[in-house]
Amino acid sequence: MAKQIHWFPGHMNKALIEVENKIKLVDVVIELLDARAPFSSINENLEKIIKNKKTLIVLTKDDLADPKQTKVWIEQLKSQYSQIITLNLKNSGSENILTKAVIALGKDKWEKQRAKGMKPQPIRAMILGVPNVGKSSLINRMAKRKAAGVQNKPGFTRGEQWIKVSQDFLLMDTPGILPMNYEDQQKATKLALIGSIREDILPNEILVDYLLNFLKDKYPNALKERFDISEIKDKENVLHQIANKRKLVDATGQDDLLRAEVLLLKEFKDGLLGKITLEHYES
Ligand SMILES: Nc1nc2c(ncn2[C@@H]2O[C@H](COP(=O)(O)OP(=O)(O)O)[C@@H](O)[C@H]2O)c(=O)[nH]1
Ligand SMILES: [Mg+2]
Repeated sequence: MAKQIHWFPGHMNKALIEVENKIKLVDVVIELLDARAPFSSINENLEKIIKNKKTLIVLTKDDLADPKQTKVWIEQLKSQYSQIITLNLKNSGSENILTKAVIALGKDKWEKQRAKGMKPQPIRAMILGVPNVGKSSLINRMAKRKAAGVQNKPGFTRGEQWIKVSQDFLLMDTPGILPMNYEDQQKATKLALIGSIREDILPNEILVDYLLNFLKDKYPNALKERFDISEIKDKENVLHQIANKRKLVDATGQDDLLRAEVLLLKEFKDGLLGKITLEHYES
């Protein structure tokens, strides 16, 4: 029994309790997942605190992910969650897609309110997700199109501000930040590659190793266009070619392989190697 009390470490516990308290204030939970690594950006403990709230899953950074894989992920996630949408938060128009989806999920309660003789109340929603999935970008977009400023309604927890997106929809103006589980090295590696956790958590060497093995297996032509590397051999070989191509030399005139690593990781993260998803469903 004692074990159950400690189902996650203390620092996670505190962050999750905070999110849990916010969830109590909303009708719909909007969970953001990075489309390049949906599985790793799910916080496994979230289920326990969301309980029976309606959940909208948003796959973000759609523009950076492999469209074929995104389709597969949507199909898979459909069986577990009420509703799923994909968004490229760099596009205007993404806020309308979100608004429609939230209202579709939340409007059930209007029937109940009407049945009780109440005036239908606006749907309240909050955004949550692990770091760097686009929470702030999405909130900023919603705030920009807001109809009538940010509201501070009496009856809600003090300090919670609501963006009045429309007459029907209030969005909490601060996101729930879900802690990462660093203990799973596979997941941590993928999250570091997409920039969701601090890069210095794992050495570049490990990230590059992982990335190159993955590309070799799933996207063997990924380095062709940017670096003119038509076959991904071993790491040494790839890094030398990148250093050559980009004229990265160290003080002694040798290929600067460390800088080649940094450059490769950055170009991957920025989507310059193409639309690549690090988690293919079957694997
Ligand atoms: N390419 C692309 N970049 C995005 C997208 N959404 C967010 N970003 C970028 O990802 C980074 C993290 O976004 P942010 O909203 O701060 O994430 P948060 O940590 O969850 O609040 C920023 O540099 C954003 O510009 C997207 O859909 N596509
Ligand atoms: Mg943020």
